[in-house]
Amino acid sequence: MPIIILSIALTTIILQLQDQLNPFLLPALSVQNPSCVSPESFIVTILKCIQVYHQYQRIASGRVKEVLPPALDSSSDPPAIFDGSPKLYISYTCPYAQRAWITRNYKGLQDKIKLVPIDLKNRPAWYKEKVYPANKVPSLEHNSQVKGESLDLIRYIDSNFEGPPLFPDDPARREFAEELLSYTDSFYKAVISFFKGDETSVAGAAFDNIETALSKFDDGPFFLGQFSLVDIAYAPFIERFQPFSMDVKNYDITVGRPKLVLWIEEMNKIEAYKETKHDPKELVESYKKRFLSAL
Ligand SMILES: N[C@@H](CCC(=O)N[C@@H](CS)C(=O)NCC(=O)O)C(=O)O
Repeated sequence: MPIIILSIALTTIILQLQDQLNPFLLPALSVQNPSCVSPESFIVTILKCIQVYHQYQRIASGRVKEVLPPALDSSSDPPAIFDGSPKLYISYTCPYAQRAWITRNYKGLQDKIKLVPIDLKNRPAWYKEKVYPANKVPSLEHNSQVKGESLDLIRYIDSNFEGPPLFPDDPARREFAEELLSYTDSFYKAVISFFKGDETSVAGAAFDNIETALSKFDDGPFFLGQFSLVDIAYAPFIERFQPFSMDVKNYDITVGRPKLVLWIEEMNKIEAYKETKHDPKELVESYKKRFLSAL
């Protein structure tokens, strides 16, 4: 009896999705009329069809959008730590973690490196005790070791996993990449000091440096021409700085900076980055709490 009900329910769904499913349904059933088959084999066949359809979708769209797991908090059990499967511990709101997350996505490692999001406000004790004593995100569990520090991690993921390379071979570009990666901290400090009340000129000079850097290689809109770890290092911060500057400081970071405008536009076309982006309103609110209350 339940099998018949299930069969009717599935038939209804199938009829509604008929147009999309027909190319898969009919050959798989090998009959023109689904009512000729037994309910059991009908269900098995339908499930097979749905699976085939999903595979088709996966191929057609490059990859089905990843379903993000919920963040683990103090009441959550740990994942299977050191079970041999690489894990990237992140927080969905942390820009440093976002760097490692974008790198993992861009290299197509969604099935190789499992995301383990942590609720930083209500952190599980096992994270510090068993995973990463520094108790920060991001961290990466790989080959029975846990590594941290976002700029080190993005290089590590790039060098130790498959996928498109994100660091150039060309010596001039490598040297410039090193320079820009070292500049991330000073850039951050200059902009944050402006948010905390310093002159606009401090941040203005920092954004001018970004504009100049984006002008160095003209074979693409990114820092090194082509997309690289340098773009990944800056993107999570510019994603936060732009709406906060606009909303709270009434300062548009893109005015008079056409390279930066183009860079933001091109970054927003990269799926690996888009999947990690946060609602700008929430980012502004969280920055308001951090920087305006400190005044
Ligand atoms: N330098 C570190 C900074 C990481 C960091 O500060 N992460 C923050 C979240 S955005 C964190 O885990 N904070 C927790 C804490 O400091 O206790 C990196 O680049 O990975």
